[in-house]
Amino acid sequence: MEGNVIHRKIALLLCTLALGAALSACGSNGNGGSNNEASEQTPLVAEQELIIKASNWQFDKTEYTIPKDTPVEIKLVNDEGAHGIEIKKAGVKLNASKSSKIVQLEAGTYEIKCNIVCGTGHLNMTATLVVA
Ligand SMILES: [Cu+2]
Repeated sequence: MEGNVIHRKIALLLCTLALGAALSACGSNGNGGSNNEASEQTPLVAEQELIIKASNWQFDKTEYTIPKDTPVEIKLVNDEGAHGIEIKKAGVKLNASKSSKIVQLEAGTYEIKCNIVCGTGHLNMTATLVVA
C-alpha cells in the first residue's frame, strides 16, 4: 500500500515537471496559447529592458512594471552575492548575473523569486512583476 502511494507521488512529481517544461517552452512565445504558435517561434526583438538588481538579500524593488504584449528583455544583475530569478508563470529562469531573457507577456501579476539558495535571507527574496 505504502509503496503505491510513493509511486503515485513520484508520478505526480514527474507530471508537474513535464508541465513546467511545457509551460516554459511556450513561455517565450508570450501568448502561451496554442501549439501552432509555439511551433513557429520567431525570435523576439526586445523593445524595452527591465533590469532587476539583486543583493543580499533583496531585489532593488518590491514591484516591477512592464507593458503587456511587448517584448521586454528581463535582465538580472547581481550587485552583491549570487542570486537568480525565477518567474514561473513567465517561463523565466536566470541563474547568473547579466543573463537575460526576452519575454512578451499577457497582462497580469507574476511572482519573482530567487532560485538560488543564497543564504539566510533567501526566502525573503521575492518581488512582484506587474504586466499592464
Ligand atoms: Cu536566494
